[in-house]
Amino acid sequence: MPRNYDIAELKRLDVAHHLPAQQDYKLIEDIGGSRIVTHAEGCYIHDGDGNRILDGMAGLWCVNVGYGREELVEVAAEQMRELPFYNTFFKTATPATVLLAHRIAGLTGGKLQHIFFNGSGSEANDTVFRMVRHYWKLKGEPKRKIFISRWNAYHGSTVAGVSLGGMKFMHEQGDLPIPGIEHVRQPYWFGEGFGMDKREFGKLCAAAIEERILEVGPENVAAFIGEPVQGAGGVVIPPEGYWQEVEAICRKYGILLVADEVICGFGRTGEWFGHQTLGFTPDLVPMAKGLSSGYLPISATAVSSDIVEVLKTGGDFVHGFTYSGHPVCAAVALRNIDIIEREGLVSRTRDDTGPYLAKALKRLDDHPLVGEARSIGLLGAVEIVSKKGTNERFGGKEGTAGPIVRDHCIANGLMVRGIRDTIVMCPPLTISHQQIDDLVTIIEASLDQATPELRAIG
Ligand code: PXG
Repeated sequence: MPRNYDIAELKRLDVAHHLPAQQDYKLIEDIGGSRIVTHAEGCYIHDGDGNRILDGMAGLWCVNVGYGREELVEVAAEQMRELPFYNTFFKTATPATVLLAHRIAGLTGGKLQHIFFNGSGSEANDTVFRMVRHYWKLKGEPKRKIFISRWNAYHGSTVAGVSLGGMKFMHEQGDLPIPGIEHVRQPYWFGEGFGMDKREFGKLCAAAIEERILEVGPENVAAFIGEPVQGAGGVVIPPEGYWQEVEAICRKYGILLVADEVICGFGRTGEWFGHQTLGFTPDLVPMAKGLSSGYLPISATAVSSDIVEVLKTGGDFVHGFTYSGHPVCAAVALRNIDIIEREGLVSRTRDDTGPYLAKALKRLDDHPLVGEARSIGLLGAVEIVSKKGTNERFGGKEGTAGPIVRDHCIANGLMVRGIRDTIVMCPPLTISHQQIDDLVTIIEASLDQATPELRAIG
């Protein structure tokens, strides 16, 4: 059971001292502090105001095995007693670190046999950034520095992460992106290809990558990076064939292909990794979140043997973090993978709960405010429109309806994110049919409740 917290005091201290992530500090002050989440079990979180909320976001796209896993607590305690920390810098490693690398390599398969550990998804992408440029230099092609990414991609919040990402509002803070990063259009059919044949639109988006490569010169391009399915961008599921085209373009010009699996990894899309679901083969795979189901911070960057062979010719790769391969995080990640395997959460997502969510979301197709409801595995999105049959938005601009409907959802006991006008969901992979029904029912009721307010906006 939770401890008996003084919630009012915690909220006061939150305003006085705590700067929360990606937040408007004035707003937090105005609302009297953050919602204090005190405890959780299974697919539910509880807050200090006594609300029990179905966690449609698995924390922050990460608690794949759900909350309250005693064995993860035990394995962390056991590892802390035996060895709470040791580093991987000085020709040293710990058992859990090495075993986790072996375990991940088994899941990524093929040539992705080498694992570099970091603490967060952002760091996993920073590792990609430095490693890829270093690789090309060692290979004798030092001009290959440019990364091609997509607008509205999310690759993290560090300098390289924000720069690789395609969030303009993030670039505006900190004078980013850093040089050498090119952004091209995203394969967001509902937002940007509406009315077009989906496959044709996908081809157009892939062609934009080739056009940019030719514009900047293939000899200057190091890598293309993309999330198999964009998460923070609004669960953008690319049209069929898109990734095959992208892969062919990368191969044609000898460009490395990076699949950012920070959200898609560890069963989310119905295979261990999103690139397996979508059918392409990357050269580097940053991953985080579901790797430990968020129980402890750890990320990994899987690297192909071809790249590692080149790195071996360069002496030290002078990159790494104090907590690279942290033994406690690694032990928890190992046990988390055990749980995912033992409970068949990947195939369950592919064959059972994923299709069940897709079917449940279909119910929303007839709702007057819903432009599209889409999902892949246990990643889903509902597009809110002002005029049925179009992709027009309330208030004539993006971002009016999303926050309103999201707030209704939360008040109705469902945690989801409202990204612009898209309600997105990413529940724990342990979610039941009943809970999926609850999730969709709450979204439906929240859309109904928001309707008068939104119609008034027009
Ligand atoms: N890549 C992807 C694809 C992500 O989704 C990161 C990298 C960075 O991971 P870290 O661990 O450094 O946060 C992410 C993280 C949102 C939201 O608004 C999404 C993320 C993080 C914070 C907020 O949906 N994804």
